[in-house]
Amino acid sequence: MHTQRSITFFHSPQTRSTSTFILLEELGAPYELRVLNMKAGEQRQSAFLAVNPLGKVPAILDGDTVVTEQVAIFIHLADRFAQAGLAPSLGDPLRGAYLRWLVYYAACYEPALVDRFMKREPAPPMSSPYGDFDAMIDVIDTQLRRAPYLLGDTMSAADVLWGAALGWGMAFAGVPRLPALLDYAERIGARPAAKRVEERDNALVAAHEAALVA
Ligand SMILES: N[C@@H](CCC(=O)N[C@@H](CS)C(=O)NCC(=O)O)C(=O)O
Repeated sequence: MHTQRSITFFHSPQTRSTSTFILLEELGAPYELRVLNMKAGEQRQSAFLAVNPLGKVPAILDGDTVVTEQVAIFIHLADRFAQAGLAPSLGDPLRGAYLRWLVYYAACYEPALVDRFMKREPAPPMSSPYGDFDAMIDVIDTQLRRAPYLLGDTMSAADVLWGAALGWGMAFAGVPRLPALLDYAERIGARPAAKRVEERDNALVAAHEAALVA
């Protein structure tokens, strides 16, 4: 029944929506791509604000339902296209860990990275949502030193999110280049879906820059 509804995906190249783009490709999901040129400010124009009043990507429409927030989109799409095997089902003993790692990304990693990127003094560890930066990274590093994927030997949608997030964090936001993290980001980033999206994003960025000059 689900599969009758179509997915519309709002994307801007080389942003947080790139992970959702990779996930859609990993899932083999059918979707209609709507690209926003952020260099031209399209994400803050009324047409898109009607979808996401924050003017932020990623956003998807599943039929008429709007879903924003990377983690909500990941949970929704991986369950919706469950045949791809990237989401432990309800009742699977790995489901709790799967949700933990997805939510850890938004609740701990993102706020920690933004503080670090902005060179902001973090809140004291007892008030900060992530404790302290090193402890927050150590949790992920410890997990990835134990096994190839966050859930052990099985890859899940959580790895699609984290592979891209750690790659970006190590390149641009001061995440330490620890061997297990480097290996993981490289392995996830070398998958065909990630490579396809990288090429498409590069072409979109070039087209957006050309449109500004024209
Ligand atoms: N909390 C949102 C954040 C999304 C977000 O920050 N997206 C940025 C792109 S990296 C954006 O769309 N920025 C455009 C703007 O705010 O004008 C999520 O996790 O999905």
